[in-house]
Amino acid sequence: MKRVVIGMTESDCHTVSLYMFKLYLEERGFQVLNLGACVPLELMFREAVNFRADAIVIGAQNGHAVDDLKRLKAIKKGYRDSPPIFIGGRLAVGVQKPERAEAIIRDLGVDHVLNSFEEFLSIAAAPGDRRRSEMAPAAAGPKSHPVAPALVG
Ligand code: B12
Repeated sequence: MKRVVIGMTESDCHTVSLYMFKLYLEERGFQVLNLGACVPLELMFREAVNFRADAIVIGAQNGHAVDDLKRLKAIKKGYRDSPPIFIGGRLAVGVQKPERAEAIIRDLGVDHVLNSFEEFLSIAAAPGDRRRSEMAPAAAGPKSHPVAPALVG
């Protein structure tokens, strides 16, 4: 896993932690496309296709991730072999229990909820994920895209 698209949820204007995450990954050899604040999910997926991303990492700070991710499952369905979706940051508002938000967010289609930047590295280095990018079909070139849009009739 080497190419990563990152962006904040659609309602979220915070950018500092996302920028820090970008620098953190680049220092460790990742290629990162940072889409910045307030990124609609559709745009995130479209850019992941163009960038040939191995992962999409969503940042959340304002506490409204659950609302922002409501369409995630439906959007994922429009793509063949979506890359893993990660999320990190403050997932809930104030007194709400973060574990509760975490469970809902997983249910909405997020594959990994991150508690730290380091956690992303340990998942990215896992053999299953490495194999995944190597398994891209050879016919489409040296590195074909794992998130090709589905042929929906
Ligand atoms: C700066 C700031 C702003 C700036 C943002 C400017 C910018 N361009 O980024 C401005 C003034 C615009 C702003 C606006 C708002 N903010 Co604000 N903001 C902050 C503040 C002070 C700092 C956030 C920050 O950048 N921290 C620096 C990062 C590096 O540190 P961190 O947040 O601790 O992040 C760490 C971890 O959470 C984690 N992490 C964070 N993101 C990610 C992502 C990934 C992928 C991973 C792996 C880890 C990770 O790693 C980081 C490093 O350890 C915090 C309060 C605070 N002191 O933290 C509030 C805060 C985040 N804001 C808050 C709120 C509510 C808002 C507003 C909704 C306020 C309003 N009513 O208008 C709006 C947001 C509107 C919107 N559409 O999103 C709340 C969120 C509440 C919640 N989630 O429970 C906070 C916590 C303030 C508070 N205590 O109430 N904000």
